[in-house]
Amino acid sequence: MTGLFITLEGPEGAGKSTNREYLAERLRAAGIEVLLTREPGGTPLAERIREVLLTPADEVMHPDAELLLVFAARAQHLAEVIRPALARGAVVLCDRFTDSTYAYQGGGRGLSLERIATLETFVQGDLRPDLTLIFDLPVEIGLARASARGRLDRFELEGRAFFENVRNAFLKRAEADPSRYVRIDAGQPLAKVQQSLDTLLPNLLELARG
Ligand code: T5A
Repeated sequence: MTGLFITLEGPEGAGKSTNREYLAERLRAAGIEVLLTREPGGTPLAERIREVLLTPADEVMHPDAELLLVFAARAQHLAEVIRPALARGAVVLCDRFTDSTYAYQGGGRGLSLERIATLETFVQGDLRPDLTLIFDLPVEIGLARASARGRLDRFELEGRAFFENVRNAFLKRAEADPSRYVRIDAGQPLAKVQQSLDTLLPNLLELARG
């Protein structure tokens, strides 16, 4: 039995965590096993790598070190959590995955997309999400939401140009493969965003039931 792998992507403060919970509740109410997880993180070791990635520090992290840490956390997460859940037929709802690597390390840091693709295949084999929801919103709205929560993490300290590049990278990926990506207008009030998710639900349930 093979489950369904759904990823939620988008820039800071787009509402991925909030709506991940909302979608999980809807799917569970329909009797579907849902595993909620996130990247970087999702296992004790991967959460320790997350701490390293997100905590501001005096020593500047080299972009290649950042890229390798992201994939190291992903390798652990896939082996310990994602692959076993998919093997037992669960729906995996993952807050960020490799599209974030293309957007932040590729779009934001300017690292080679070919190098990211090589690591993607090395770590994931042929596993790719079945569906990716891109929560898209203007950079200033997302950053305002993120900063309203208090202390900023190492990525959130980046400048506006970095986040414009991140947003554009997500949109470019979504445009290139409309069969896998759905763009959600996340700049709307939450009730409207959740109405958009409700319209996707019948299709998700059908996919989840195979
Ligand atoms: N990263 C990650 C990489 O660089 N490479 C990678 O490969 C991966 C996997 C992870 C960081 O790591 C980087 C990217 C990230 O910078 P994170 O905390 O997981 O960090 O990600 P963030 O995007 O920083 O998480 P946020 O919590 O900021 O964003 P969310 O989850 O999109 O937003 P959420 O749901 O927490 O909402 C933020 C606030 O907005 C409100 C919520 O109530 C909350 O207060 N909100 C709304 N308000 C008004 N209207 C709406 N529609 C709203 N939706 C949510």
